[in-house]
Amino acid sequence: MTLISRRGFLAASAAAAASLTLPARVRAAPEGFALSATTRVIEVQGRAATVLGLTNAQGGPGLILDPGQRFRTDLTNTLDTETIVHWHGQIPPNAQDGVPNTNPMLKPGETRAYDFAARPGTFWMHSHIPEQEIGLLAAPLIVRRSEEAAADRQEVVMFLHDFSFRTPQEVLAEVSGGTAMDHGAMNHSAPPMAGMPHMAEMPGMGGMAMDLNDYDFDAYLANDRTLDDPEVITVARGGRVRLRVINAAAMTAFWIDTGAAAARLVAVDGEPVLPLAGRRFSVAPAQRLDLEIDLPDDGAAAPVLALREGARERTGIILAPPGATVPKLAPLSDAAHPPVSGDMTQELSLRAAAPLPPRALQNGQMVMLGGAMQPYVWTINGRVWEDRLPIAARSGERVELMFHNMSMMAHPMHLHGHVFQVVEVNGSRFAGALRDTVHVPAMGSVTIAFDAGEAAPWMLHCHHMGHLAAGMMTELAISA
Ligand SMILES: [Cu+2]
Repeated sequence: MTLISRRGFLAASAAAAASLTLPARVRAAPEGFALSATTRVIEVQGRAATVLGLTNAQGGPGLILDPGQRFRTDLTNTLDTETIVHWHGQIPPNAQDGVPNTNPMLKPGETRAYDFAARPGTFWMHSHIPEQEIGLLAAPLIVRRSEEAAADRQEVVMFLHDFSFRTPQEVLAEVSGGTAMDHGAMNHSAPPMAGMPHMAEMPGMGGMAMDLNDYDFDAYLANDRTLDDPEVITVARGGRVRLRVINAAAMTAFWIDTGAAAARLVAVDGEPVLPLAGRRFSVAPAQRLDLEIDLPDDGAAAPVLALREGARERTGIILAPPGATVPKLAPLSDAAHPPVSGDMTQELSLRAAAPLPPRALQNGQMVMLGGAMQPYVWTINGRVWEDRLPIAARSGERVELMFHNMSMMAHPMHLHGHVFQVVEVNGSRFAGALRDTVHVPAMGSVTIAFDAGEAAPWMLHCHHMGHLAAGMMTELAISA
């Protein structure tokens, strides 16, 4: 979806406007925005599907805030069930975090007002109920920086999701019942399973196999569309684009492949990093990437693809200069894409543009991640959510949490109410990226550092919706 047209380029972009385009007029009136949790109909592989959504007053998805603008919106629940919407990566007062442990649910027909200082960057909003998030109750939340608004770059959002024609309840039942995949029949201590779908050999683990995908979705969406009928975004010949990639998928990690177009990763989870040049970047569930892309001067269309890890499925958008031939791309690659999970090369290369100031550690804790496919139960410190033992901290403390993943799957761990710095991966200490969600590799470790914020019980959980629904959530209980 096109956010902001490059200067002098409005007319051409308008011609390419698609259903998901967010025109500049969705910006708030002074009195604030209006959002609705609602249902909508999208077309997937030629079939109409009724899904959930978060729409603005103009009927488009999500919100764009101008530099310095407050997050001030009404949220109306037009669904016939309760909901609660989380502003992922933002740091509101806990009472506005959109979580079922401390905020009341929005009843059908209820409207609630939100008002807090917005953090700049690429964020998103989603229901904190796994079934609803699987059902696409999610949308972009973009807060522009003044530098970005001043830069001569067209801004484009690529919002990714995994989609099933089954109901989210059926998806979760199949995942947790072990019928979705045949992981349960596999012996994880067996020799490597070369060629087995959804399994991959773990680097440096003596050929142990790790699990990649818990569920085969029917389609993988970029801005609600598949490669059968992708969104084509008009860009200038040789144009300069800021691509905001949001992985809103419930259970899928992707490689973002910019093909012939050179790219630089300039922010993760909304936070600037020292630019990292490349053409392929990894993004775990709930994470975001800001990519600066310089289109080739040859005027050719530039597909930007999202490749499902450990599988052949792919989705994407096409950046097309005027007159370019738009290529027809198959929704399957010729061969399975390599694992994102377990490949920590990118994470180890990232450096925050503005790292946390050094401070003495006051509170260091291990956080054990566990679980298995059969039975399908996922735990933090050996406990599921209902049986949780909150992790304790005091407001203002410098805290480090060392995630130790004792399971055969990677977990995208998300902490609410804080931005943290990645300071260790698999035993290597470094001053990494600032994030709100970090992918912890199977049988590996990641340490995050942060200064404990508002005294409140903040959610800490895996952002894989199957794992979250099967227990993998706890609280960081911050006391005054
Ligand atoms: Cu998980």
